[in-house]
Amino acid sequence: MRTPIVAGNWKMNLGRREALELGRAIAEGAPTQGVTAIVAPVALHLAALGEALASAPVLLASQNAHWAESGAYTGELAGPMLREVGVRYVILGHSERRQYFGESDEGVNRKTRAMLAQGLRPIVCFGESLEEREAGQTQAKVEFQVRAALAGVGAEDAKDVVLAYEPIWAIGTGKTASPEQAQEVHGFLRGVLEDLYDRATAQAMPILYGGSVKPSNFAELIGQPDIDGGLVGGASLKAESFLELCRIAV
Ligand code: G2H
Repeated sequence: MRTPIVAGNWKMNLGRREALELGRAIAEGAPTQGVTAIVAPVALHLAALGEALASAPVLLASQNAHWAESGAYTGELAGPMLREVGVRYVILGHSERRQYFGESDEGVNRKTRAMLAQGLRPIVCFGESLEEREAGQTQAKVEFQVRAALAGVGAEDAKDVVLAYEPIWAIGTGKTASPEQAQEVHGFLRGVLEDLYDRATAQAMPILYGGSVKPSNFAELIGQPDIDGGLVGGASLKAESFLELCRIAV
């Protein structure tokens, strides 16, 4: 009932020509149904990709946005500006932004509510560190982050939110959570969402897994009942592997 999602987070990679080439190759090869394919290039290339992908079965995401619609916020990007160039999703609270740029749970919540009000779908990232996992704090950590991100978001709007569980110890490290480890967290979160909203809302909200996703491990991950797709970094930078992930998801 939930359409699988494969979202490529290109992070701070690819010059303009490479980004357009990759975008076009993905646009040509992406399945036209059964999966929602999303790419998130650096902000600089969003407008060009927006034009290149205008009629393609690939949607565009920004890697961040400010909560205000405009104003004196040097260096920031506003939701309405992103929408204008074709952006539909906004990644929020990625662990790299939390770690290097001081992104807080409060800020993620403020941005989540703002994006929803501005007609954009947030992809909210969260996850535990290795230290937290080893201390048995995984569930407490992810529950805290998810409840914080969704504070003040009603059930109707919540259906437009995509959650992305990314255990920090699995990001770009080549270590992936096992399908069982990931499902345990996703299943737990489904229960948290049900408690927060209701069963129908919890069932409607996609929960992606992220952290060293690649074609060789994706089938097992997405085969789990509560894993609805992947937020993919490294393996999204080549058309071949990204398209393979899309085919696996269908
Ligand atoms: C996790 C992921 C994409 P990678 O950050 O968000 O990257 O697949 O390279 O671990």
